[in-house]
Amino acid sequence: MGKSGQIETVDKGVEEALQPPPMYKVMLFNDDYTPMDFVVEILQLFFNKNHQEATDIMLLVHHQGKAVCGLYPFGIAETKVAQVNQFARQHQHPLLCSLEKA
Ligand code: TYC
Repeated sequence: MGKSGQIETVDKGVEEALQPPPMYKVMLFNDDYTPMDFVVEILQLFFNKNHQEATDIMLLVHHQGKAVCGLYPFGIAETKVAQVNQFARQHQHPLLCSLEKA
């Protein structure tokens, strides 16, 4: 309620600008060929995990097929996915990374 007693409305565009950005999960998928140490290295390099956190996430992927490695706004998630897939290909590993809406 404003000073005048009127109910305040917020412009749709303004309201949208005040919302936090939609978040995306960056997912890592299991395969039979990528070495475990390489996956741990990826998680440390691109997702700022320490060695223990990276090992835990790698083992989750290994055992359940996939796991979330981070939650980011779209542009950042998209960049991480591209960087991880490019890095894996450069090293001749089939590791797959993709994003999902949170
Ligand atoms: N399954 C792989 C192996 O046994 C390890 C692995 C873990 C691969 C996670 C991919 O995203 C991955 N060497």
